[in-house]
Amino acid sequence: MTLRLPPGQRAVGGFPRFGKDLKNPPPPVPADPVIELGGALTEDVTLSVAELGKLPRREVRADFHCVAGWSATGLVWEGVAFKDFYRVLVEPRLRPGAVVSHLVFSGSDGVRALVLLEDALGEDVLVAERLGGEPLTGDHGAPVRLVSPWQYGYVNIKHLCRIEFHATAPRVTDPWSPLAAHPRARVWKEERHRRLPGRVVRPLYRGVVVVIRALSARGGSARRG
Ligand SMILES: Nc1nc2c(c(=O)[nH]1)N[C@H]1C(S)=C(S)[C@@H](COP(=O)(O)O)O[C@H]1N2
Ligand SMILES: [Mo]
Repeated sequence: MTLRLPPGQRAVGGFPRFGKDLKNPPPPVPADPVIELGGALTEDVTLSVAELGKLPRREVRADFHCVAGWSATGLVWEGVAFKDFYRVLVEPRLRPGAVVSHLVFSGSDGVRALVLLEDALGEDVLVAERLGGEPLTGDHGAPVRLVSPWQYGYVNIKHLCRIEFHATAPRVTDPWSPLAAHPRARVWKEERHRRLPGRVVRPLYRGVVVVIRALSARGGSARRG
């Protein structure tokens, strides 16, 4: 447990399921889940999630911060370092001369996040398969998710099924784009919004939580957010 939270965050008990579509159950997990790799590669690649087993295991203990203002503390994730994933599974497949700067992570529910390569290669960034010593549940991103604890939740794509590698910033429409989510999303810098200071948009994001909660309650599966 950390004693201090980033600016504008409040601790919640436990770890709520959150996301753009809480009305519906999480997407089903295929029998042999894959992660597609595309973009600046010599060819598109379909990687079996089982292949992650060839990489060194990593455990990361971290707090989790949603841009809407709640934080879950003391989570223990297990998986592979994205840094190792990139060096071993991606770099050898890049087109000669390709200089990757931006990545797009997609979940099988259609939610996507644009991430800078330099942020994705950070120390604690994982492609995670386990949380708290158990395989990920559907609520938290089964079969695998991105975990980037120094960035807001919206970067931490659940049900990861595709990663694209780009040399320039692609246009990505994500459910948070009307809110102009910050492309770096670093929690300790409170990078919630593209242009406005984070503290100014805190109430706006709190409002988003209220709306999402209300909508998901109407859908019959009220959950905390
Ligand atoms: N595929 C997918 N990933 C997602 C989301 C989503 O809706 N779909 N929501 C994001 C947001 S806004 C947050 S705060 C976290 C919530 O993660 P949790 O449900 O495990 O708490 O997932 C992020 N990753
Ligand atoms: Mo979030």
